[in-house]
Amino acid sequence: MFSNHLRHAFIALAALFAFTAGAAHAEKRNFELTIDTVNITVNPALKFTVFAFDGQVPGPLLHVKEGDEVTLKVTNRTGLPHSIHWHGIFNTWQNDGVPLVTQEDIKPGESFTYNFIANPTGSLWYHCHVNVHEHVAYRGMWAPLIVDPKDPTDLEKKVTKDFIMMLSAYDSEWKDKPGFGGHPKDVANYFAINARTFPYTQPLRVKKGDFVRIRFYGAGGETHNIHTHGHSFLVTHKDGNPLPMPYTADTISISPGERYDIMFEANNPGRWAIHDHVDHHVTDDGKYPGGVITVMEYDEVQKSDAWYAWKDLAYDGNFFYQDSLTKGYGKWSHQPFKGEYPQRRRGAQQ
Ligand SMILES: [Cu+2]
Repeated sequence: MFSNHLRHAFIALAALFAFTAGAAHAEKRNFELTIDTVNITVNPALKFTVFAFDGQVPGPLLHVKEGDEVTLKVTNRTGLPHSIHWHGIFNTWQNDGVPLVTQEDIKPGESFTYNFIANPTGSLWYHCHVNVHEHVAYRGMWAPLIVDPKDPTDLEKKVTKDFIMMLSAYDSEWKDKPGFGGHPKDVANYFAINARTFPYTQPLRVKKGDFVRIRFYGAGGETHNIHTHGHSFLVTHKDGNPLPMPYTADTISISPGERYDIMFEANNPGRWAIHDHVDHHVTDDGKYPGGVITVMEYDEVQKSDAWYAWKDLAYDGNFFYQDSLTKGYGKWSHQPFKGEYPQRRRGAQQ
């Protein structure tokens, strides 16, 4: 009799443990997001009207773990319809965010709630799927969704600095004409990392011995060929998937929609350019230098040369989401990515 009680207690305890352990691998993550019309500063010469997730471009980082049950309620506060496609997530089709295929578009003033299990893993992203030739190409409707694997690869375990670079291009013709733009004959004249052009981008700061990961995203409509000076790298992931045989390169082509993760050891102190090798992608409206250029600055190297473009830079240590990525799971915004909300005209409807 007594031992039966003990046995039951043991079974109950074991069941409770199994339940708690299971729950630890499948957290529920609830998020809310707005879509707002704001003006972002791609550079001082180019203010662009965008439809921005939580009013920022790129949008807030969503960081979750493999298997998490994600719920996200999005509210459209712009004057045009939108949706959210979870690029890389496979379940379920009703949450895939494609108007006329999986749902009605989300009309101005309306909300929609998406539910999905975070799987597969890696550098995924989310973006609008309405009028993508305008909303994704020019209106900033994209952001990273990072799904950490339960079992990281040996290379992933070595990473000490993690950076996200989302690449896009702009035809300034459409900067203040929301609802228009994205014609095949458009000629892009500005090219950006995380929606800013050089020198209004930021450096990647590392120290000797860091193991660096950069996650590249082809967020816009152009193909970018990124070259790292002073370092070759391992291409470790394609579209979030760990490659069975990472390969060495010093230039990598990132086409629209693609993601590549690269990794390398910071073993060559200096100031090293990282830039797009499509030559006109390092110009702003035809003037060099601009566009897709950044610098890897080692802590060991002084930055005070009078001619150095960034000797007096006001440093933003989260420009590549490097801070947000260390904060654990959640939705992480970044104030400098926020646009300006248009001033309401006196007497205009609120
Ligand atoms: Cu949209």
